[in-house]
Amino acid sequence: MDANGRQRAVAEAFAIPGRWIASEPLRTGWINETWIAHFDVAGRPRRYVQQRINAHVFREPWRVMENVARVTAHVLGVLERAGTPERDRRALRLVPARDGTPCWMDAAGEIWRTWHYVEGASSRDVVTTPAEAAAAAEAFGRFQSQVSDLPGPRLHETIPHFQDARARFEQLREAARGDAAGRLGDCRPELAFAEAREAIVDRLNQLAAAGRIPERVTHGDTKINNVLFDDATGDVLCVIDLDTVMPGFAVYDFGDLARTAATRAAEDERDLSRVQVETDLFEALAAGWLRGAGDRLQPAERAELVFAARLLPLMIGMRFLADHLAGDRYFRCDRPAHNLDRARAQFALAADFERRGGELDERVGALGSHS
Ligand code: GN1
Ligand code: MG
Repeated sequence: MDANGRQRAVAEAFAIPGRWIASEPLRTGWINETWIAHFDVAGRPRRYVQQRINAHVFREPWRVMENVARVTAHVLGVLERAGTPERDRRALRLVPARDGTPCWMDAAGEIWRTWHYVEGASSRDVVTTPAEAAAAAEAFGRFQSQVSDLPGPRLHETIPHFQDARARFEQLREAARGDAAGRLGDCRPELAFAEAREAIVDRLNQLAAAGRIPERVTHGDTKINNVLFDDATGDVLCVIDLDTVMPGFAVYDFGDLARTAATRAAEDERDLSRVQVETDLFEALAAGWLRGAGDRLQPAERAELVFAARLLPLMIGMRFLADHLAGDRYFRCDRPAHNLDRARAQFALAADFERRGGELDERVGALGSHS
């Protein structure tokens, strides 16, 4: 079947009223394949987002969808109870398959799911102003607060040890030992950078084991481009990309956001002199995130914000470097040595967070307890 035929079958497998017109690929994200499906619904054009879940990354896509369906339904319920206007733009909504399940398996065994398209909205890869950073952070903080009372059993850990810095450290060591792509010679300084920081990878696990910080429902992928801004007003509408909602630590979500929004450099910036933490952006992120999370957050979690901002670029840099060593099997790459560039930029950022830690801690401390 050609690509068009395949996408038609995918489009028609979901409970979308109306007639399918065409689907076009959307090149976004490093993991899943995303398409925009155009429909004619009673004479009006409608769009839907269709995604093939990467089964190499998510070994049990059904469980991903169980998490995602529970969390989206819960968030929608929170908005309904609060009487929030424009709810269809302020929460993601799944379109079920024709059999009523949240996803559908095609003839090749691939798993697909469909979202309502949020019209008149877009995401950005880098922030431009502190106000924008604060708004995005507040949305992720609010998400934390919305899911903090998710009823029912613990969410599935759809990628084991996904946000576990110790496990990521060991994964990197393993990749270096295997040197599957014969690239170790090119990245000794980067490997040494990570190894020199082994002492910090256990910190949050230890705090949790000691009962000092709680396990929570986390978003798991709080990159700045996982926020939708309203094109007309510039307001934040909602956070997207819920594949990695999983049990974790709240401050991971903050750290991952700071990794992508406390700097104006891209995640894969090659000019490392540009990879710098900008204090005004960081402060805006901390204030916004704390405001969004509200009083759900405990002082011990708050005390780890700056540490998390230091840890996350290190952790994700280790994942990029491990993938470079393994031969680019996980993250989609757009150029040779793309993963190495990403790792270098993330390590440069981790180093800057390290240098600036004291100053940033003071900033967070000065925010007061109800910023
Ligand atoms: C991946 O595909 P995307 O861009 O949403 C990755 C995140 C990384 C991110 C780095 C499931 O997210 O964990 O932080 O790339 N997602 C998964 O850009 O591994
Ligand atoms: Mg993602």
